[in-house]
Amino acid sequence: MDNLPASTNQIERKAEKMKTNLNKLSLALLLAAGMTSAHATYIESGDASNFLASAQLATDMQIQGTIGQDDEGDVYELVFATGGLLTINATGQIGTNLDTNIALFDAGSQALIGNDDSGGLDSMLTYAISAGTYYIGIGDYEMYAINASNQAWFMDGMPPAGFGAVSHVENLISIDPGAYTLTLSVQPRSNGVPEPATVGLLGLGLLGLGMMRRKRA
Ligand SMILES: [Ca+2]
Ligand SMILES: [Ca+2]
Ligand SMILES: [Ca+2]
Repeated sequence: MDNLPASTNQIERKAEKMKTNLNKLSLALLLAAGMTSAHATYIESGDASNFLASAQLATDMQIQGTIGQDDEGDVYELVFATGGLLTINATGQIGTNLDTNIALFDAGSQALIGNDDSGGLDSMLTYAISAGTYYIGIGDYEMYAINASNQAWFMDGMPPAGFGAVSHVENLISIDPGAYTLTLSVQPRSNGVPEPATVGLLGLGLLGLGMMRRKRA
């Protein structure tokens, strides 16, 4: 759904797709390895604020909410007991035009990473976190994080260096309402993952990358 000029955008799209495929592969492998489990679900209470300072505290690793008619976005605060590789999967309700767009922010409200589309219109991102507080913003494409100087960062990929603390997220185009589900998982990076499994995952990931490269050649 990007309307950016063709050339650079196409290259970015290709890179994004490759990243996406790798992310999907990683998730599939993790799922196959039985490393994720069923989650209890936190349900959005009323309409969650789109400001980080008044974010809703989500207490489960799965969150269900709604982007309403004039809903500029929802921000959730999460407190992770352990660090690791955080994966956030966002899916929009089937049958609606909700085109999810998500971003992750740290305890100091710094933007870390965002994702608009991962494969289809749904979003997914992975980020290495420490134990502690993080914020997740979600809304309908196209979502921006707004800093103290009122600068806007389109929540896709990495934020510009020195963007600084974010006050809120905001939809700057138009809003297609619909329900969404955020599914989170944190995989241990060094502790808890047996060494052979780590090596196996890496090996399979590289194999997958090789296969994709050949396909594209
Ligand atoms: Ca909402
Ligand atoms: Ca909201
Ligand atoms: Ca999207």
